[in-house]
Amino acid sequence: MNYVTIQHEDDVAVLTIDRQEKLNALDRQVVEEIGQALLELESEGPRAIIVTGAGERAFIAGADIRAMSMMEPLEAKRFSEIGHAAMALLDRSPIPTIAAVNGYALGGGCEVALACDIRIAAENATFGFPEVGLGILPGMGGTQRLPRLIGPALAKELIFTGRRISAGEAREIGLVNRVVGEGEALNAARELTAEISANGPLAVRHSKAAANRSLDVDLISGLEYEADQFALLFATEDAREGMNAFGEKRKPEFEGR
Ligand code: CO8
Repeated sequence: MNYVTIQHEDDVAVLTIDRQEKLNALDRQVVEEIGQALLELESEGPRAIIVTGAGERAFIAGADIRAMSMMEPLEAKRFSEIGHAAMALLDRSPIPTIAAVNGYALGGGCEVALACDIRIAAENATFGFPEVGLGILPGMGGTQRLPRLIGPALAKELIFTGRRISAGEAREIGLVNRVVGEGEALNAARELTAEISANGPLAVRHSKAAANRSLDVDLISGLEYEADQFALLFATEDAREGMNAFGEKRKPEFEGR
């Protein structure tokens, strides 16, 4: 892979998009490499995945505009679909995913962050959907995930205006979970993954699946799914260990079984 690196830090993987001379802009190769890296990580099974951009200027400054300017409609559709498939590997991955946003997160960059479970932004991060200003639209899940996350009215305002917003504003509208100092997003994400990793890995995975289900189905069906996932965990050694450790007043040691 030329533009994506994976660094393993204990049981956490850091996926870095590294095309700094173009502010980490996404052309087809970069998107395919993200997908390939996520597929590899899914089989390796780290406890969490952090997604970030190389350098301090940009998380990802969007899809590569020059490459898109030469696309015919069918190529554009394929590009969008490849993007959707890569984002589904983040969104639907059983592993928790955290975006450490360290600069511009525009268009497709914002869409990568949206496909993660949790977003942490450095105070110099800038968010926005400039697509309509280019005569196109957010085609990597933005029109679908943004309204689900921040509600349709604010999502439409951001998409229709293309206005850029600061990390602080993004926090206010629930686009990011928290804002940290410049240069601190990756460390803050690491701290969060340490908190997550202390818990039962199967419990975290099934919680993610259940929370994701809430976005797709009605409440009754979602609750049925939750009850099934709850029951499934009672067949694991981790659940025995977690509940026994409470009784024995000690820290649990989870094996992910
Ligand atoms: N595409 C291609 N090249 C880019 C992009 C981009 N999105 N962003 C930056 N670059 C390049 C610049 O062209 C420049 O290259 P060069 O030195 O060869 O001219 C280099 O990166 C550095 O950028 P700037 O000189 O422009 O840096 P500035 O600090 O002056 O400006 C900005 C930074 C504000 C981020 C500016 O670069 C900018 O506005 N970039 C474009 C942002 C944008 O509009 N993003 C949305 C793109 S559309 C999109 O994302 C659609 C997604 C849906 C489809 C996805 C399907 C998979």
